[in-house]
Amino acid sequence: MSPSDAVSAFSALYGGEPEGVWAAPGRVNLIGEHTDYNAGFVMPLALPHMTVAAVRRRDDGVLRVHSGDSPSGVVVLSVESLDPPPSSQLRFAPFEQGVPPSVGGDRGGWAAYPAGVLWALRKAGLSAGGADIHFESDVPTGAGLSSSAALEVSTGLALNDLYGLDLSRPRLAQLCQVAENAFVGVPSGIMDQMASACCEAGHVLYLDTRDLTQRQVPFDLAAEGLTLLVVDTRVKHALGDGEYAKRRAGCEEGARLLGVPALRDVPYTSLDDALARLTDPTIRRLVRHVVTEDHRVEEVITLLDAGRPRDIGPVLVAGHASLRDDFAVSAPELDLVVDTALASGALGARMTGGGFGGSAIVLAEVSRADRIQAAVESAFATAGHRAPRTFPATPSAGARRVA
Ligand code: GAF
Repeated sequence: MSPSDAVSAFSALYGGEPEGVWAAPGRVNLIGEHTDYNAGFVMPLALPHMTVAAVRRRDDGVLRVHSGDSPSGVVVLSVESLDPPPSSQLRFAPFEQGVPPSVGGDRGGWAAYPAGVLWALRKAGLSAGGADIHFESDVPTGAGLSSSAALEVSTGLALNDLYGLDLSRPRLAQLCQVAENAFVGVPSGIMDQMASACCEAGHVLYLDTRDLTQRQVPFDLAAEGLTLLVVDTRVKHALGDGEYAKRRAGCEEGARLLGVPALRDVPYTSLDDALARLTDPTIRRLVRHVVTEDHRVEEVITLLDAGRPRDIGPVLVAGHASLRDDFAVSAPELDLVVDTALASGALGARMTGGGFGGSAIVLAEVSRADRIQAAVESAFATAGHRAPRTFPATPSAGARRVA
């Protein structure tokens, strides 16, 4: 992603120059899945893949957005009349397909993300106004790698800098989450926006999603002869089809039945007692996943702090089993990546992100990575699946101004 390409495209489209160019990355999550909307712990890292936004302010109350990825042309919106649809009409629309009523018609659902960010800033009482924005992105969409958060955070950071809003990174991430929840209608947690806004190169972000306290944890796998591969199954992941919302509602019901503010408040050591108090088998499984997953994050942070990255492998594998069997968000293609990678000598593997398709991660010795990748590709071909896309998850920088 080159800022100068975004500048050239901006000039060709709108005329003149942008005032600046901002970038925000996609992410993978090392461990801590479906814990963020339970006030729990997560450990994402930013990818080198990013969305770049070339932006110029406007003073006539108009927002124009255009994406190099979208055939829908320039979307023109009135800043004053940006309004989320009534909650009864929120469609929980996936990034690729959704056209929330407020953005409407055939203007392309992706525009709801930047429009929603401007709406959320203004709703918070901040004096952000119109803009011309051109986006370029190499974050794979529908791959569970947070292309939506990259779009939101690049927009939010640009408006923050241009309109002098002085938002902290966590506050910016929260407002981007507001945009996604209340404007676009996807009931996601805070992990993806925090990862895109706050990650640092060479580190994973150890984040408490309750109070957004965070620690940057050095994550130099190459120095240990290790690599973390991302395998994009190219099975479209969509949070918007209601299954994610169902899991979230089930977790909230579990917390209510157990009399705690959130499932994060169920201690791992009293999990059996808590489970014994739940009669609904689905809720019991959701609770078990969340409580054990928070515990796995603790195990991983302890191992990384002790300089034992190889030993996180079995914890990743246990996390996958829990997402597959208890939380029921895996997919046959994700299970095939994990099983094949482990059978070919990977140290650990699991699905990453929301699930229902998307990507898996594989922890491996560098010396075995090619063999594992070839085995996964061959297993996919044999099963008749589309060829997966594999690349290393180099821990990269979070959102920033690039020009
Ligand atoms: C998606 C959501 F957007 C995140 O908030 C998180 O819940 C994740 O799924 C699962 O851990 O990426």
